[in-house]
Amino acid sequence: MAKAKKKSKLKVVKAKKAKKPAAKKANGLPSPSKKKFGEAGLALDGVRILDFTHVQSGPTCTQLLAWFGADVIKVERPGVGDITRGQLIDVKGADSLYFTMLNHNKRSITIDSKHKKGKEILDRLIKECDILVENFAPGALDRMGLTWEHIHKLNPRMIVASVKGFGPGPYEDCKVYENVAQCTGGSASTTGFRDGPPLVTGAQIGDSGTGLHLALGIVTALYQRSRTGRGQKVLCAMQDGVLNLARVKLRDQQRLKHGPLTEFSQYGEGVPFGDAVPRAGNDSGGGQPGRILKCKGWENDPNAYIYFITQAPVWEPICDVIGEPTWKTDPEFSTPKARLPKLNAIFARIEKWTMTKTKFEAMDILNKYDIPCGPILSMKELAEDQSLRKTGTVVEVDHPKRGKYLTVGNPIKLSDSLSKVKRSPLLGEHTDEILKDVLGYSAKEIGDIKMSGAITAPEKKEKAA
Ligand code: CAO
Repeated sequence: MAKAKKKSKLKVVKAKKAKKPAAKKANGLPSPSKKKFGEAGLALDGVRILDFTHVQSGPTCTQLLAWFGADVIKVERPGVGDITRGQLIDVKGADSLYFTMLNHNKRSITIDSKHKKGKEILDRLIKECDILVENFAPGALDRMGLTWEHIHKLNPRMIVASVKGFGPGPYEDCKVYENVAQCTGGSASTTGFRDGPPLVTGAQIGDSGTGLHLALGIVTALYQRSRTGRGQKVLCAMQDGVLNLARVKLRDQQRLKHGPLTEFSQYGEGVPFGDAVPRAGNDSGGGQPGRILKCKGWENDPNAYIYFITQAPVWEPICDVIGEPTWKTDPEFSTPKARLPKLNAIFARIEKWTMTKTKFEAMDILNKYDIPCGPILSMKELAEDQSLRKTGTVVEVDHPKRGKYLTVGNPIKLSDSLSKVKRSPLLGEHTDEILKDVLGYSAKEIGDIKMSGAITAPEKKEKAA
């Protein structure tokens, strides 16, 4: 009996020993790199992207993927390029900041996608790339002949990622820009003040927000491809992206059925709620009431304000800081529930205090007590912020035609894939290089392609010929 017990124990030990390394091997992972973090290449090294994006939503996505190491080949129309190259021009003869700030770390090739030879080049590129990203108007890619069926047949591993204004439904054929998406995705109807019109936000949640969503869809599809071996379609509709970012408002829409939204100022003001979520001004959208309050100098500085949150756990220090210590125990103020109908009066009192401090002085004082708050920072202040420069969130880039300019670097920091921001490409800057190195065309063939007009602007065809 004792012997048998010993035997089974041995068996268990053996099984345990054998299982661990086997499970690791099953994941197909190599052994952990011995290189220092940040020296083992970039996360998306070896991934090649055929980038058919333009304006903002698509370029945001491919710029992120380029920062993570993908080789992004931006296809542009000969002589014209991405329309933003020439929009909101500040330096004559140079690509606009609109373009440069959305197209870092990419290569540019000009191809007329409707030209016979251009189509042939694109087909070869499809075979050499892992991902095609586009944000043309609905149907435009198909009209170029680049249908999913065509692409999938040429390269079954290719992931085809698209931004469109709307998903399938009554508006699927519509063209969409940023503010249209903000309006149709529920952001505008819930932004602004109750007595004013709907407002669009400064943050580009329709374009850049959807580009971010698309980037996640792409890397997820890449991960799945490593198991299935095949590509798939990835679609992000701007309306869906905005609604996803405005999901707390859909939450509130459903709460309305059960009574007024007590954290909204209008509750305390006795203004009845309608049947849709109203605009809430600067009221906090979460469970902790907050407001934008004036600070010292507000009369002359449009950004001398601070966002102040009356977080319940720090209510007592708030009372001490603003000079209302009796509010700590007064049942009219001591509980979050009791405070909700009086938010206007409470914030008016807090503002009396914030107006005696600059936004930075207030921030310093409040932070000592862990009171959540944030100064309203202007773009000038952000551009000059040295800590953002240090982290690479704000970067100075040199450009051959426009000189030095500031941009927002990669906001997503990976400890083993360190992004370096490289200037955006000039129109067609890498055409020859891509034809030769990626597609293997000979010098003679490249000369013939130039003569064909497939990669040259119409007015330059004669010269090239
Ligand atoms: N060679 C030849 N033709 C090219 C080309 C190339 N390299 N690149 C683009 N084109 C053509 C397209 O094929 C299309 O031609 P057809 O209409 O004849 O098929 C034409 O250029 C215009 O493309 P488009 O319709 O996408 O561009 P637009 O300026 O008219 O519309 C936009 C712009 C943004 C409204 C539209 O692309 C769109 O709705 N995109 C989806 C949503 C989106 O991403 N919006 C965000 C934009 S950022 O605010």
